[in-house]
Amino acid sequence: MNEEYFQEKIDNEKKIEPKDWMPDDYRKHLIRQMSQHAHSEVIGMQPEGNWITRAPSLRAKMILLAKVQDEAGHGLYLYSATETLGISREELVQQLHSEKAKYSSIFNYPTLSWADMGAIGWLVDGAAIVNQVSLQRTSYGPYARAMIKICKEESFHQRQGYEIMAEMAKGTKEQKEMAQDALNRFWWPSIMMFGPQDSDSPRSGNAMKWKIKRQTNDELRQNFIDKTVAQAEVIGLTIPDPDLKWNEERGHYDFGEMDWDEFWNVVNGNGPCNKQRLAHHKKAHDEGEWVRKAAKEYAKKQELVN
Ligand code: FAQ
Repeated sequence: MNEEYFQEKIDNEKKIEPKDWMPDDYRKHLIRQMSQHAHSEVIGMQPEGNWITRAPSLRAKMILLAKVQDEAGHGLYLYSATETLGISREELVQQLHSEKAKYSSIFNYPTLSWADMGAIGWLVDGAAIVNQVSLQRTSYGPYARAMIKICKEESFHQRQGYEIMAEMAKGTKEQKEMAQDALNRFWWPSIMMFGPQDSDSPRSGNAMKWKIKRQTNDELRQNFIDKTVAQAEVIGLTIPDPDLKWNEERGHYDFGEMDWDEFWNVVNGNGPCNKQRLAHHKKAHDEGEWVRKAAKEYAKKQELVN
């Protein structure tokens, strides 16, 4: 009965709120996806944080700093939203550290040049927006509301990245080469962010039934590719896919096969930077122990006073 009422609510486009009854599997599914999303935002600060001290101008540095801070904020909203499902932040972080929880594959690639800041903003935030605009209509209220604010900020991030790429593409020959090289390295990993093909995506069935996901991995990937090709053309860069071709009949771009071995290798912890990213997170977490302790003690004292 509960289950029928729950599904009816979803089918009628009503949001599920923290105190509403929900099936255990729906709760678990959300905890998994939302916490992985939160971890991605936080781990995603590392590849860009790497360039803050080397930004080429004060303006570029201020913009990058603001962007990286935004990502921390996104992580915090998402952890808070996940906590409404009855799990603590400590447990979520512990799941990340023990590799039970994943984070997006994209953040396991190194950032080798300033142009990579452009490629990440343009492509990675661009892909994140396509996914997250869709998630604004997800069925769980706190997740949907977090997405609305996050999408506004991601849109600024995408523009800052595209501006870096556009400037470099019209700069010196070396600068244009750097921009093209960043696009070559980040293109395939960016389109892998959308996850495995639909035929190979075990979570999609329930996610679509419960309207956690509104579009499938392949639909979102296609949407991103269709949007991005023209943006590359405008700034004179070439997408590194010889099979990329407009298909008049489908009204979409056809594109080449992704290297799924590489994708699963990175997802399963063996990408170029997986070990480094996790070790850095653990170290920062350990070093922040005293801050968490002090905050807890302070909160306790305040409770006694009030
Ligand atoms: N990386 O059955 P599916 C950002 C896993 S945006 C790693 O298709 P699902 C902003 C998947 O978890 C990036 N793992 O799963 C930013 C599952 O494993 P599990 C974060 C992946 O959930 C920009 C298994 O493979 N965005 O951070 C990936 O239906 C710049 C089977 O896959 C989100 O997390 C992958 N790419 O679809 C920050 C969006 N793909 O959990 C800083 C919310 C799949 O069973 C700088 N999440 N897996 O052990 C989603 O939309 C979905 O969870 C998908 C995966 C689409 C990621």
